Amino acid sequence: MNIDIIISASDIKKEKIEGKTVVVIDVLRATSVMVTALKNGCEKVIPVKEVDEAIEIAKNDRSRYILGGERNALKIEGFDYSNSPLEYTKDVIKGKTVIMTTTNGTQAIKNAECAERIIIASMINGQAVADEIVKENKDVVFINAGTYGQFSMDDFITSGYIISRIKEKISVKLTDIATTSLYIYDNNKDITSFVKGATHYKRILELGLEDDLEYCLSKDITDIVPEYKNGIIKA
Ligand code: 3SL
Ligand code: MG
Repeated sequence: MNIDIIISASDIKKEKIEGKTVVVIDVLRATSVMVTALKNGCEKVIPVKEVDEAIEIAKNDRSRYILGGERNALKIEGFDYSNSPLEYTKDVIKGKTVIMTTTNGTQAIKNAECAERIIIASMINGQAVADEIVKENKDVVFINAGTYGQFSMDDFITSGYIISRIKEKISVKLTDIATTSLYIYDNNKDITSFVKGATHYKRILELGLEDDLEYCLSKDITDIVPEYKNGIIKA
């Protein structure tokens, strides 16, 4: 199995992912929110690029739709929740549809639409995603959402973690960048100490959201493997 990594939502090239399986990661925090919402019983997540688009869909039925996401890491005006996974609890999410727009994570998913299969991953479902990739046994491209079009350490080490779990079970051929992500994970088992250096970690910390950071960087809280298909993410 060949494994490659794309380092940001802005670096996605059609020829690299067309017809392939991709694993989209925005560990801080969009894909952690999606996995959490689905784990807690939300029916589906609809990722959209623009705030207006999200509001337009929600207007159809405000009792069924929840508006979630962020701009500049903050809750968007008129939205129900921000992009903190800890807000998406069972009591508020069960049976609902979350319409989500975020700066990097939802953009990465939408930019990857030409892939054959789009899996949503985070640290909290890393092992389950690895197991799914092993089961499928096809070439895979990890898409790191990155931050504002730039490489992001947090998404990179999460890729390394999932690759390490895949490699335990199957023989893999890694590109140089995939090898580097594995090296980073293997040499930084205390993930938080490594991710502390990331620009976006500092931004979330500055907002007083330490609990979000701790939660998003926790391994294997759930075994759900959400997939994006026809505009919708389901577990
Ligand atoms: O960029 C994104 O998609 C978000 O995950 C960023 S934030 O962590 O919610 O600020
Ligand atoms: Mg991020």
